[in-house]
Amino acid sequence: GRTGRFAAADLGATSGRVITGLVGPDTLELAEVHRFPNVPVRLPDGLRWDALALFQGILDGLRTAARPGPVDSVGVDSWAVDYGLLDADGALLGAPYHYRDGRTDGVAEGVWERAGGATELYRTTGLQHLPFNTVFQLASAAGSAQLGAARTLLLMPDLFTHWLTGSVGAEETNASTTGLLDVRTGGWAGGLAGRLGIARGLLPPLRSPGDPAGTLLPHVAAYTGLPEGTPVTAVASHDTASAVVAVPTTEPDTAFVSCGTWSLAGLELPGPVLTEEARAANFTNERGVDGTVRFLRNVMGLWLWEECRRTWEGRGHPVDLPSLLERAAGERPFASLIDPDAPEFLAPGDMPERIAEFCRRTGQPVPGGPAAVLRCVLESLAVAHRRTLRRAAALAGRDPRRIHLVGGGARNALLCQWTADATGLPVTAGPVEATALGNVLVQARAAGLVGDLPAVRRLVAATQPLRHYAPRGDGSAWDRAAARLEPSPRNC
Ligand code: LRH
Repeated sequence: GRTGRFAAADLGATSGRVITGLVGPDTLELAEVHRFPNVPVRLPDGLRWDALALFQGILDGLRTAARPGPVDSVGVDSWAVDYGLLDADGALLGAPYHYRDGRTDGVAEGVWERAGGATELYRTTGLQHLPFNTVFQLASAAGSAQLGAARTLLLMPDLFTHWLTGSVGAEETNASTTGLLDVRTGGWAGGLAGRLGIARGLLPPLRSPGDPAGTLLPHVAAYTGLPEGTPVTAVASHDTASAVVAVPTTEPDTAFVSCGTWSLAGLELPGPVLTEEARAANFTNERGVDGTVRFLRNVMGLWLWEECRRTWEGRGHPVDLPSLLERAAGERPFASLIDPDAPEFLAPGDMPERIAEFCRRTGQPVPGGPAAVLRCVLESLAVAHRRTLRRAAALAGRDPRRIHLVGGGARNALLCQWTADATGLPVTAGPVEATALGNVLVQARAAGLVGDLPAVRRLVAATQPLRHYAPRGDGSAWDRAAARLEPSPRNC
């Protein structure tokens, strides 16, 4: 069988990487060729992404990828919702905002009013309410000179694809996180955009995962050493959608947790669930590949821990995760639990103090030291995984018998084991690199090297290291823990 080599640019909230993937009938091998930091910058008017530094990181990564030889194609994925705006000349209008910037505070009400209510908005888009959905970011910019001058909105992966190729498009898995895509037709919700005063021309033509997205511009080819004419392929450019492609499920009704900065917990379904119950529980229907729906909820994930670590390290206290994990395993069980969905955890800042404040407010002991904080965060995430997955199953009328935990969190044995214990379901952990694998596999499929989604997942299951965690105990301790956390009606 034929083998292909593909380059995936995968941008996360704290770093970006270029990874190459070798794909053949029985082969799926990744190599990380370049990693670069993603450091948001606070300007007087808000928190921004350094889009130019990220693009330079992609270029340098592609240059390293080109050393052993050409690649069959390139694909870009990143976090959702954020975008750059281009003016009539195609120039970027300012650095893109970070979704954790506070400028969208309080804008939702106005959008709901113009859209005919939150229920109507959900019926149209099927999207969970997160204060930073693109639609709310645009509403917060209404009347600004920048938005007035904007002619094209490009989501982050589409922006980088544009800079690589000159082509303009909106990849649909990521477009489904904007709050402007019609969940039933899969097209832009033109009527809704109109009611919100969003110029129709701002939203580019849609592309599906696997569609061609142009070829490298001559100066990009020259810099990277990749041949002119190297194709760029639209992948499932929403990182979570790419991660779900690489969930090595072989059974129907599997639940997943894509666990990194966020824990995206839910089910893959053949169609959306648009009931009032699903809306009230704030579940989302985001697009996957091949017409699938990612029915899930955002759980504030390892961000809680990453932000603690950033706070401590900023004060000159280095954090050694492996030794803290060992100590966390020995801390007192269920000493303090937080609700990861509490809105005060969303913005960057002094996370240890916010966790302490949550514990004081709820009459629990304040975790004393990093190992206790880590235990608190991981147990709280396991409880949140349990309540979110059980809710997803009930809302969708499914009965999952297994959980696939993919992404960086799959490295965390405590989190995997506690998720199994809390849910009473076996957890298959891995692949850690689900997003990069999904990116590469969609390119390989477009090149005709792998078959349909089940075949893609069989290849992942056959080639990637996975760990299995059986649930321990009768779950009663977790029942009591879960009862201590009031179910929050909506995230953030
Ligand atoms: C995860 C993710 C998630 C979105 C958030 C903005 O990286 O893409 O699916 O909700 O970032």
